[in-house]
Amino acid sequence: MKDQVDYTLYLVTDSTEAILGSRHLVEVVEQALLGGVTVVQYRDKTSDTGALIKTAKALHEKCKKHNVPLLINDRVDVALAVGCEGVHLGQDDMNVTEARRLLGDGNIIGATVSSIEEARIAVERGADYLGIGTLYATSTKKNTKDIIGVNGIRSILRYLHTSSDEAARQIKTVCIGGVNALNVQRVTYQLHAPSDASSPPKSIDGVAVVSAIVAAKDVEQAAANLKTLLCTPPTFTHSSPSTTAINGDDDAWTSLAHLHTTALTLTRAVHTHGPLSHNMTNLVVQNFAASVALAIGASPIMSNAGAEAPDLARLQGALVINMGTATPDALRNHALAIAAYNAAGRPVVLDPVGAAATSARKDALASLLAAGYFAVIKGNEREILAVAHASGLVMLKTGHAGQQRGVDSGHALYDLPHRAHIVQRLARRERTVVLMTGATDVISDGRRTYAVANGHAYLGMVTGSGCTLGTAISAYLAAAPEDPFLAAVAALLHFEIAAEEAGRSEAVRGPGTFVPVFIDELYRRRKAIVDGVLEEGPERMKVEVLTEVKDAGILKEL
Ligand code: 3NM
Repeated sequence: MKDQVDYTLYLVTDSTEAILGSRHLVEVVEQALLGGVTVVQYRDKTSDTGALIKTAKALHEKCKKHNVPLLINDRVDVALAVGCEGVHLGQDDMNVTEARRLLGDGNIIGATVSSIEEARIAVERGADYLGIGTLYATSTKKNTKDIIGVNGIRSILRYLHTSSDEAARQIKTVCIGGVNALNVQRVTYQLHAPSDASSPPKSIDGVAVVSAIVAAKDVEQAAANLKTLLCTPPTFTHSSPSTTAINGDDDAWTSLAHLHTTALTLTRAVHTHGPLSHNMTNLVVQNFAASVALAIGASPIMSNAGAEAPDLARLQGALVINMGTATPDALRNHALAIAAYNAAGRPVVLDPVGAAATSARKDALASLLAAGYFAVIKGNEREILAVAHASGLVMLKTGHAGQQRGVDSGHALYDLPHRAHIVQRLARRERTVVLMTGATDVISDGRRTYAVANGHAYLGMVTGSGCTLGTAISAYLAAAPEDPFLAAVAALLHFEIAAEEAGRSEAVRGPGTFVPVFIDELYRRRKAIVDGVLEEGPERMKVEVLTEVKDAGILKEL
């Protein structure tokens, strides 16, 4: 029995006034069972033993009807008295070895852990599953030890995944703390522990929740909704990185002829759909970004008001979050908009402008990464390094040159093989597309990686060109959300080849005259592609297919 436990939706009860209110716990749990919870943990820190046993017996009757295991928090004696399926033990409770001695092998014993060391000990002592937390701060339990976030949980999963101990590799896991209907899909999507080993990454087996079910007005519906969200692919991902939707087959991406055809198809798709590109960006680039969107055939809206986002998210477009001015007010608006676009299943691009420049921006970046899921994260080398850092990648060696500068891109710190490795690992870790711009751009979804050397030096000399690339990517994502990697590559090619054409123009004498001609060239390229008169082959793209990205030995995953 205990090997077959389904941990998908794990309910932890709470009998306090703040969560349960005046309702009856057994009735609330019965509704949750009807909604589809798969494990119930009875957690009551205040009742007397007699009352605990009475309630636990009533809960056990309900759980048995649904073939759902009932576990008792902390109290091994209560579990024995009731004859239920097991216990859940916190770090301050009886330890797993002693509980096992009392309960025997047939019972389920779970342990709360918040560090690799606690996980190691719980596995060693024979726990059947781990409750890993605290994911996010929660008002349900104020005295939690550590808020470890997605990164902390990922590092524990990774430790388990790469352990030489079979029991660690096999142990079941749930995460706990602040999980709700708004974040459950993203959290479970991102809780993978990718490693270089060929085995599939270890993932979380389920989520444990208190208030998202117990405090809900309609308990059955809340549980059913969470269950549906857990059992269906996230709304924000139309595909996994291994998608073949546009590629045709798994290796087609390595063919430049195929890439060229796909890129042109996607340019036509942007033209045909005229998708909304919703930009939350800084004043400096609003005008330029709107012009770029119009030139490639998208419909721009520059709105920094989070309250507008739920309506805009319904318009089949995509959102760009440009971290430009990372004020608390901007962050609040960004979080609202990201939540709205994630919920609507529409793509979000993150442009972590200047993320490495100040500690306020680093904090802002961390809070944005915790606020939602991004289909594409794009930035210059230092910005992507800041994202890597925030994601829990530790650089072991710095590159060959350069000091930290302002928000401009500066000289490259790492050479191409190193950059490719960083970008690929970050993409795999965040399960997203990562684009690191530079004289040679590197883009990866963790599986497919290209280096793109198109573009023009003037792009680096005008304000906001990087930001407007984010706008172009958003338009392509909106028009072709089924493969965010190819959409982003196609946007990059449209953008950078137009920049090259502009740079060649006799009308351009420097960065100032470059901007209007660049906008012309974005438009001219679109028209030529749509009218079928573009005279170029795949060799126009300076794309290198990086089929083998080697571990450069420059980073470590926490
Ligand atoms: N244990 P909610 S957090 C019971 O971190 C519990 O170990 C935690 O409540 C831990 O789902 C927590 O309402 C409360 O956020 C989780």
